[in-house]
Formats: sequence, structure tokens, C-alpha cells
Amino acid sequence: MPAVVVVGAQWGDEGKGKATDQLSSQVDYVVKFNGGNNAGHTVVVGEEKYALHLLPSGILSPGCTPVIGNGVVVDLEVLFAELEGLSARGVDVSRLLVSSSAHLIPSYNRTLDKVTERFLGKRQIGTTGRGIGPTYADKMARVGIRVQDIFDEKILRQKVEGALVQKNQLLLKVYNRRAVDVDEVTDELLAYAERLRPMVADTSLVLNQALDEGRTVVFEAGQAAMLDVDHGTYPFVTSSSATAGGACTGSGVGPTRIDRVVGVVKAYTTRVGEGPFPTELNDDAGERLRRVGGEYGTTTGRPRRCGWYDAVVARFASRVNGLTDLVLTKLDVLTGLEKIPVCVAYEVDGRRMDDMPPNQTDFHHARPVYEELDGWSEDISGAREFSDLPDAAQRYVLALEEMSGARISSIGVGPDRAATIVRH
Ligand code: 2SA
Ligand code: GDP
Ligand code: MG
Repeated sequence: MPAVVVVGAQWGDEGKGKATDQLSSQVDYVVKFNGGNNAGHTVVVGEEKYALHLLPSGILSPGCTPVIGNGVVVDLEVLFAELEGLSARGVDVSRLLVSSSAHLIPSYNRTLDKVTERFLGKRQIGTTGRGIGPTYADKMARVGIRVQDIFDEKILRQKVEGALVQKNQLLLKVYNRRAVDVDEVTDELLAYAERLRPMVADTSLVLNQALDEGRTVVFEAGQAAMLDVDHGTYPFVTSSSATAGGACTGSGVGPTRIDRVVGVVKAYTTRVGEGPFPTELNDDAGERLRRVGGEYGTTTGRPRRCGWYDAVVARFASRVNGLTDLVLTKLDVLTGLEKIPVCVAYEVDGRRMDDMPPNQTDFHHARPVYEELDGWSEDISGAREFSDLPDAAQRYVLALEEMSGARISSIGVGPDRAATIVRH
């Protein structure tokens, strides 16, 4: 499996961190290709729990080189804080490589993210407030600041000046805020230059050479298909390409080199932030999923919205990512439920739709068509083979597989690395 992409197949927090970490012991490089420190990936290793934001999960595996690709947006303050935090816990962080073309999140974009949300009022996106949207907007508007810029003070100052021409007008005239000082921002960024320099590399070249030598590379997505800027529930999305195509543009590795695309799905659904969510439960059943599943944001601590499994979403994610297989997580969280509803289609203004409505208004009106599956009461957290699962749990997995558009190759029955059933 030389080149494997791991993506979220719902609205994020499916357990991509654990899925990637499990692959990492046999992997040479783990590449983050989109997003930034809006992500929160939890990895549990024995008694130790790690919450990774900007760093790829591969950083926890000795021998694996973690890579921050060109498609990522990097907050340098967060990068060094996260590296120091892991170092203090004995993790070797010396192998990290950062693309010289990745964009930086200057402090003014954190401010703009928060101010814009406040200004949007009821129409807000529910962002993580980390400056992600404004930084990708700068990238597309060609006024972004890249990693390589901080090694040339003159160029950096010019670029910061260019970026601030419009932003300061906006801050002063629309948002009633004080203007940002060019020198202050330039100095803030320059202060990290020498510490960053040894990590900076032409990561596209490094990764392509590694693949030429037969090494194994995992591309780890942040967020998920339904939050992808093109394919998600726009405008309630993040600002990057979180689907498999993003692995190529965000790393400089071509699509012909990708061998496998793994989609991670939870046995139910969660969403954090605003936007449509057909199977959302605003009752005791939703509260139970949140409590048993520990559904709180890994980055912001926000309670996640919870609902039943949505096979329309899974089929859509299988299609837009070209999934080769699915990793099903958190099956253990459903233990104890007598019946488990699963959404098999939508009803939109009296019409049945088996596929994702391409029109956003229809998706806002979509009502789930449920099929009820039998639950199980036995503790499944110790199951390591598919046959260890009670019959009803096996049937639940096989039914999801049938509806979701790809084979389920692995099943999570607990947060720990070991709590996994691999289906051969
Ligand atoms: P942003 O900050 O611009 O990316 O926000 C835009 C939307 O994307 C959602 N988003 C996420 N959804 C799920 N998990 C994410 N990471 C954290 C986690 C979230 C947290 O692992 O729990 O801690 O709150 C993540 N990052 C961005 C976001 O909610 C907006 O809907
Ligand atoms: P990511 O953003 O997709 O990496 O997911 P998060 O780390 O934000 O959220 C997933 C949560 O579920 C984390 O707390 C994981 O430790 C936990 N988790 C992952 N797989 C399983 C599983 O199979 N069972 C249980 N109970 N928890 C899991
Ligand atoms: Mg997460």
C-alpha cells in the first residue's frame, strides 16, 4: 500500500486520527494536506491521550516522518507550542518537515475570522476562530504569506503591506476596529524564522522520491467530505479541499500515484458548527450519543450535534472521494440500544431522493427516511475478530456496508489503538 489517502466521510471527527495512527506503524511518511489547527485528532496510546491539531498523527510513531504539505495553513505560534508540548511528553518531533509553499496564518486573520463571524450574526458558520477562512481567502486572492517568505525580510514586509491594504480599510471602516501595524506583524513572523528553517523542505520532491523508492506514504485529511469547500454543505464548510483530490493538490503528488482511499465513518453522525444535518437528534437519544461517545470538540470543546447514521452522506462521500474502503468507528457507542435507525434516503418536498440533493435548498429541506435495525446489549469493546461481535452488531455493520458504497475494512470498538477489528 505505497500511497494511501485517509479522509473523513461525514462532517469530521470520525476518528481519522486513530485510523491514521494505526496505519503509521507500517508507514514511512504521514502528510497533512489541508486545513490547519482547526483540526483536532485524538490518538490514545495505552494510558496516554494526545490531541493533535496542526501536526500529522504520524508524529507519534517512531520511524515515521510527519509532513506538513503545501495545502496546509500554518499558525507558527501553535506549531511551536504543539511541538514543545509533545517534546515535553517524550515524543521525538525532530523529523517534522514543513513545505516552503504552505501558507501562514498571520494574527490579523485570527482577528478577522472572529470579527466576521460576529458580524454575520444568525448567518454565522460556527468556525473554530483559528483564522482558517481568511487565510485561504488570502491565498486565492494572491495576497497570502508563505513559509518561504519569512526568510527574506524585505519581501515579507512588502507582502504584509500588500495584504493589509484592503484589510485595514475593512477593519477601520466596516468593523470599527484599529488598523494592523505592518512592522508589528512582520516582526511577529520573523521571530520564528530561525527555529522554522531546519524543518522547511521541498516536500513535493521528498514525497515523490520516497514513492519512487517504494516507501509508504499516508495522506491524512483534516475535516471531511461534507465540510469540503467544493463538495460540502456550502457555505457551512471549511475553506479547504478535504476530499481525496485535495491530497494531490495539497502535497504535490499526482493522482496516478495514489493506491488506496480510505474513508472514515462513525457508526452514527456528528457535526460541530452551523449548517444542515438531516439526521440530527434534538432529544434524549442525541444527548445519549453525545454523552456515551464523548462528543465534544477536540479543539474548541464545543458540544457536537449528534444524529443517526446517514447512508446518503456515506454514499456521497464514497463517490466524491473514490473510496476503496471504509473504516467504521465507534460501534461500541451504540451498545445498549434496542433499535438503531439508519437513514437510507431523503424525502424532499414529497419526493424520495436516494442521492445527495445537488441543490443546497433541497438539502436544507431533506427529511430522513429511516430503516430500523436491531441493536445489541453485549459489551463489544473486547472484540478483535468480526465473529466476536454479537449477531445483531454483525448485521448492523453488513447493512451499513451494503448501503454506503464501499467495503468496511476495519471496525473501531474503543478509543485505544488495540480496540479494532480488521476485516481481511
Ligand atoms: P473553520 O474554523 O473555518 O474550519 O470552520 C468552518 C466549519 O468547519 C468546521 N470544522 C470542524 N468540524 C469538525 N471538527 C473539526 N475540528 C475540531 C474537532 C472542532 C472543534 O476535532 O473537534 O474542536 O470544535 C473542525 N474544524 C472545522 C467548523 O465547525 C465549521 O462548521
Ligand atoms: P478526528 O478529527 O476524525 O481525528 O476525530 P476526533 O479525534 O476529533 O474525534 C474522535 C473521537 O473518538 C476521539 O476522542 C477518539 O479517541 C475516539 N474514538 C476513535 N475511534 C473510536 C472507537 O472506535 N470507539 C470509541 N469509543 N472512541 C473512538
Ligand atoms: Mg476532530
